[in-house]
Amino acid sequence: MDEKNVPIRTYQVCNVLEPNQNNWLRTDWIPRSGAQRVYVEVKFTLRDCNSLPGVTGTCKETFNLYYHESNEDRESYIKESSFIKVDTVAADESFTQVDVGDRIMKLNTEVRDVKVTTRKGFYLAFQDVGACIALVSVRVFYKTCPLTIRNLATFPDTVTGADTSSLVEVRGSCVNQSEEREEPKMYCGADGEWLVPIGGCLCNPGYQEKSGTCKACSVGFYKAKSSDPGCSKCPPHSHSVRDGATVCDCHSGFFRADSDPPSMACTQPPSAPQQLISVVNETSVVLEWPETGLKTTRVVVSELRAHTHYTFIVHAHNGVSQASGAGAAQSVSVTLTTNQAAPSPVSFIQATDVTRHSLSLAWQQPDRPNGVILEYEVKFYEKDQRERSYRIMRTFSRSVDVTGLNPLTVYVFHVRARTAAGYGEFSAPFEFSTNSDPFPLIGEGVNSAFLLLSISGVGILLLISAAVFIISRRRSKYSKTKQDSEEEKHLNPGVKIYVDPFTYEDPDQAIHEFAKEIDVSSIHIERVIGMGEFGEVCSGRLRVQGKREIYVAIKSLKAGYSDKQRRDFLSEASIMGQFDHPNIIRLEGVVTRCKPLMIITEYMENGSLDAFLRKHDGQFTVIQLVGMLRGIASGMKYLSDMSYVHRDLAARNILVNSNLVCKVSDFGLSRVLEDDPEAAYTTRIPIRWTAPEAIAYRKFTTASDVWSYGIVMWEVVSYGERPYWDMNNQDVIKAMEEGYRLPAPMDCPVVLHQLMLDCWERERAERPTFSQILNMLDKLIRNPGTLRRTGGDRPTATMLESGVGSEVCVSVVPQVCMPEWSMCVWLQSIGLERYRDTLAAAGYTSLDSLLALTHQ
Ligand code: ACK
Repeated sequence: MDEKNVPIRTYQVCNVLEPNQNNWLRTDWIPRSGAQRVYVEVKFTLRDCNSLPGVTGTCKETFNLYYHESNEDRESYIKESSFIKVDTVAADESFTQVDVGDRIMKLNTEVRDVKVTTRKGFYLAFQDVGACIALVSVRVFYKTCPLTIRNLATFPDTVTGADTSSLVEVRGSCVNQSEEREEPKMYCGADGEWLVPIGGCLCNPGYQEKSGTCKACSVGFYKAKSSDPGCSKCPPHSHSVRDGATVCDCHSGFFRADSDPPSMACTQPPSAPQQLISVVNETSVVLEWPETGLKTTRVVVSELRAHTHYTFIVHAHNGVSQASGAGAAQSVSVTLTTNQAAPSPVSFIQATDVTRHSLSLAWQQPDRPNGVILEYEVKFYEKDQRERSYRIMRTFSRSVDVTGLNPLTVYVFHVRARTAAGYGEFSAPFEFSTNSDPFPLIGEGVNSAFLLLSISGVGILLLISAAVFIISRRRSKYSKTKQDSEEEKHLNPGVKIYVDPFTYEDPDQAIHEFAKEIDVSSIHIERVIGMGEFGEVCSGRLRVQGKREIYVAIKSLKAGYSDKQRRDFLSEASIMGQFDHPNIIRLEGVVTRCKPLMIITEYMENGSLDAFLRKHDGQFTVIQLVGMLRGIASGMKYLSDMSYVHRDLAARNILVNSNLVCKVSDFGLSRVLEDDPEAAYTTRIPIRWTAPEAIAYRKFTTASDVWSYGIVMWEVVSYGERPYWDMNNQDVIKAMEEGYRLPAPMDCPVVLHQLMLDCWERERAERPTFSQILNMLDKLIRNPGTLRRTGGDRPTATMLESGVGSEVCVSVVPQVCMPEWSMCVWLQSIGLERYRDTLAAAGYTSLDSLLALTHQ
């Protein structure tokens, strides 16, 4: 009976008293019908051995599931050894009481899956080894990604792949009345879900999308190009009489020029402009005519000749003037005479014959005299006086002698010209200085003795001023050097500062300011390479016109995202787009105009640094490792110069390319913390990588990034080991507070471990800057000898001062790994060298002493 007391048939066995049971039950041949992985759902009940008295040792609580692939649908005898075991199946629930009548039946359901790819079908078998069991049902099935339409492409019902991780690439076919925009593709995942739709189709001209199909535009509507978003109403003075129009025909008497797009209204050629108004303003004419609906209706023609006759003709033209056969365009004309006008300003004034009380001025005629020049006017004043008091002189010629000036005084001069139409504007100011000489130095009447004296006087003056200049420069340099160093520290002149995209009210404005929009058709997605926080990460190729094709990584935002998720997703691109450095992952652009949204970055062949190092454990030289660390430090220096705090610097967020160049990536975490005040205390904070002050009170600074950098150093030198191994986060925080710091990884040069310890100074002001770290690493690379000394060569300190009442604990490790099979060599040989210090600190320094080590 089942739960509802309905009789059911079961296969039962209950030989619990006899040992060595081996009872088999086999299915008929099951055709696999194209499936590659089949699922077997078994429903059964099982008796708890404890409930059966006297069966200890013989009673079992499991059975085994087997399969055997075969092309023959009627194999009468199959050897036991031909079956392959799928799994041992145990019950989740077992029942203890066989009390037919009101017993509660506990039905177990277990599902197992198995790859079946080699034959046309298979047999399943159940092996009982001494359980009390009733097999109620067996359901065998496989999974498909169901037929679906995405981006106007049909994807057929598709059987999933053979492995639990395999993705089956499926090509879609465009629905009726549509054409390919980009090859439509999708991946069928092992669990029967479609993933990563790529490419798609567009409805043909004359058709638009409606619930996954393409429907013809109705009468009165049209669609010209497949890329147009939908059918549009016919523009004015046009119509369509049939469904599926790609263009609307013009009403009779209306036209469309060849260059007019189908979206433009049909038009008629214009009439001649009417009521032309002309206004003459000295030598300028303004022409104006009433609105005709076309372009502007006003022109200003300036710098005409004064008092001259001009004729202006205004033609009206539109795009259909030619098509309508109206011949020459309609026009209107006006004839008029320009007025007299004032002259343009004098452009240049020269001074000659300068003495202590006088000078001579000369100038050129204005470029546009606009008539006969009747007079020039010279205005001048002492420069110090400004225009508070000035003098005026008038002359008919283009020069004047100015007298009665004060010696050694700078004067400002302006000149203007006058015609019958009046004065023009004054020239720009020209400055000249009188000197101390009673006679002009150059020109007629120059006294040679004066000349000599004056030249030597000028020479001495020059010498004195040069000396004064040098002394003042020296002085100011001294104070400037001091000032510079202080100012540079605070202002970083000339260095770009990072702009937080969250300060923009409109996130789209930030993204378009810092990231290039990429047309989705220039991206070819090739493979899924991982899962990011917001969706899949794929690799592919990007071809931008005029540039060579490059490999890229494509992060996409999975469908069904919220506004906040969209903002967070795009913020990474807005941040990344502001950086340009060889050790910062380069943003190629974003796709925001169609879905899914994508962020395109350069492709880093070796993926993230932690996984890469784990894969190549022990395969690099110390110099290579330091080279990687140098790259990261250089990228971080760049970020800190831009005042950007990363907050999640860790080896998993460093990407490595095929040349082992390391680049800082993942600019996503910063906001997560700021937006949510509770977040610092949640699991989002990467405790092991984060400085104590950032954990305690969210003090994230470049100095906390330096702390994280120290952890990255440790990760690199230990080839991707997990910092603080399997300690839990609370213990890590406590250990940090107590002054514990990560010990040097195996074979770690002493200088590198010292640099790590410096990065982990409790006081953040004591930690080095990225600039100092970079200098230090450069020095190490230049002098590789300094990297030779490793922790094994001398006693190593693993405990540091721990605040008040601090204690420095230095472990006692043998000076060198001698004699052979010392503790040190032995630990090294079994890969547990990192416990050397701990053991040594506890007094275990020789293999003999180790023999006395107890379990406690
Ligand atoms: O460790 P991985 O191979 O490197 O797996 C992760 C995954 O995507 C999810 O983040 C990889 N990944 C991210 N960005 C890139 C990139 N620009 N180039 C190559 N792989 C990338 C990362």
